Amino acid sequence: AELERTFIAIKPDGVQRGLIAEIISRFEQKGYKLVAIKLVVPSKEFAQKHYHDLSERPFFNGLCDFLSSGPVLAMVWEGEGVIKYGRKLIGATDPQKSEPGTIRGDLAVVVGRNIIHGSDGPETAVDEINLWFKPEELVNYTSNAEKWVYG
Ligand code: DAT
Ligand code: MG
Repeated sequence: AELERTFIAIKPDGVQRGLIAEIISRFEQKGYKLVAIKLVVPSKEFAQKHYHDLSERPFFNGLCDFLSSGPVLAMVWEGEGVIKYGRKLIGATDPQKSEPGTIRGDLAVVVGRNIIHGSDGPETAVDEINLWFKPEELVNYTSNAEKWVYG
C-alpha cells in the first residue's frame, strides 16, 4: 500500500461529546492504518499556527480560542487516497451541508462545532503532521489486515 498520510484531529467538542471511539471506528473500519495518536490541549499560539491559512477570516480568533479550549485528539492515518477520502468521510465544512453518512453529517449541527479536522491536501498534510508530531511519534509497522484491505 502507498504511504500516503493525513492529519486528523478530533476537536474539543468531539472529545467532550464522547465521540472519540465513533470517529476512530470510521477510519479504522474503512481500512486505514493509525500511525500516531495523542491527546493534547493546544495553546492559542499553536492553534493560530495550525489555522494560519485562515488568519484573515472574521472567525479566526474564535476558532483558535475554541481549538485551544480543551483536549484535542491528534492523529495520523495512513492508506491509499487517505487525504482525499478522509475528507469525504468527514463531510462538508458546514454540517448543515454535510451528507448523512459522513462524520459531520451524522454527528454535528453547526460549522463552529463541527467536531473534526482533516488535512485538505498533500502539502497541508505534511505541514500539519510536522506541526503536531515529532518524527519518532509516527509508528511504522505492518498491519496484519493490509493484504486483505489491498489484495
Ligand atoms: P475544514 O475544517 O472543512 O477544512 P476550513 O479549513 O475552511 O474547513 O475552516 C476551518 C474551520 O474553521 C472549520 O472546520 C470550522 C471553522 N469555520 C469555517 N468556516 C466558518 C464560518 N463561516 N464560520 C465559523 N467557523 C467557520
Ligand atoms: Mg481546512
